[in-house]
Amino acid sequence: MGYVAVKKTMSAIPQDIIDQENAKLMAAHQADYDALGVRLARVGIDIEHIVDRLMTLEVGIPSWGMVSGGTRFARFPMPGEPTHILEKIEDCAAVHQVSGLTPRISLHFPWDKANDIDEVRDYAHAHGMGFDAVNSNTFQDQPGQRLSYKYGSLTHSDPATRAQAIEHNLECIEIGDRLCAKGLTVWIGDGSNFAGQNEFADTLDRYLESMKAIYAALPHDWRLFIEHKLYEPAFYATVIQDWGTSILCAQQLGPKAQCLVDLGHHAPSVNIELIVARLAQFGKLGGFHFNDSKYGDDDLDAGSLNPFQLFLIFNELVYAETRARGQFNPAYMMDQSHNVTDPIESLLNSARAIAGAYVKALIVDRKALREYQSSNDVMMAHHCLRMAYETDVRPALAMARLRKGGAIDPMMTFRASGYRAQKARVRKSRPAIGGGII
Ligand code: AOS
Ligand code: ZN
Ligand code: ZN
Repeated sequence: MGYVAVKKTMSAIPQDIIDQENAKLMAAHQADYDALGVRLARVGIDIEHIVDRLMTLEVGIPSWGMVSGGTRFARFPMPGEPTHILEKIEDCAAVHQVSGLTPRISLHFPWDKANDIDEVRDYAHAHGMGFDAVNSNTFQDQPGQRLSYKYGSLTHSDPATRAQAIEHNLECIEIGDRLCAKGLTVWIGDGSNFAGQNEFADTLDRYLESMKAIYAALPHDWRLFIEHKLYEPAFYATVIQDWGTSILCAQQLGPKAQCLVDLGHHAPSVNIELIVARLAQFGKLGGFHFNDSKYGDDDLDAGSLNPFQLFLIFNELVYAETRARGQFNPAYMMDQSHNVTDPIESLLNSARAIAGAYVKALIVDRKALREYQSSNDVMMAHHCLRMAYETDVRPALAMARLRKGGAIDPMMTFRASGYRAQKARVRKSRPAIGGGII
């Protein structure tokens, strides 16, 4: 979504480096691709069709994930990380160049506020990049801000504080419109830390009233993504705590309002693929913040801990796409915090996992699956999914990247480019003070 096809005039990584690295791997890649093609053909799947489908997959990357993240305890910046929005864009472009999967950046305001928005847009376009949904931020106070969000923003008991939070969201829409973005993601930290702190029904009433004002300001072709989260920073009760409240609000607000599923925003044992299926069935699955987690909102690399869960989510998405017959368009975005790895490498790691999960979902034998389901052959139905999941689809991913001008091996190519070391020489280092949770 929000992508404007543009002619790229600048490259983050010189294309000849990518080509050289590809040349070294080409013979082995072609042999692996041919072998996978033969294997898939045996079960009636045309590998070319799969690669074509994969080449349509696009995932947005978070501007806030381009710098070293942090925990509530500390942030450990790395040499060469971006220091302003244009440098973040350049790093995003580097990810897209080698992965071929991430043509849009999701900005976060006011973190990404720039004096010259046109310059930001033009710089991104020159790198062949567009913009995904913009994100508002009313979970923090900003320097010079008139009213505090300590006790809430869109749901605050004080109408003036709510008005300020609404105004910020309207400004995000305005900036996003100039960037040709097509969506606004609203995540609020509002809620309570103590029983009795506020009334559940009243805060939700106020949320809906505020969101109606934001909804009314959306351009006709925009979507409003409601991002739910179980807890944090409110540890007793969060206003938009789960997909149930999210879909109720989306239904109240209207067709442009949809639910956004951040994979880390659920209790550890929650069946997220089931939530995905439910939202899709009722036309309210707006999009994703992909990441992975073990305990809470860990924001680890997508698929790094639970690749099977990611596959099962894509299995639902592929099925929902079939059911929807062309009206199914969730916005795929990542939301990760890279605390101990190079953000570019983590995003490449995630891009590979996401593309892999999609391809594995595409090669599920759906006809056979349906027959096993109809005849209650539980084991064979499960086996059907496992066979797809256990297939080594890496050659198909590599071919899709290659055909988009990317790398057969993105991680090794990125390393070989010396990109980060070069940036460490020319970019100013940021001070490593304070916590840095994102
Ligand atoms: C917060 O937990 C959410 O995941 C939001 O998407 C948030 O805007 C983002 O993580 C940046 O902090
Ligand atoms: Zn998120
Ligand atoms: Zn989160």
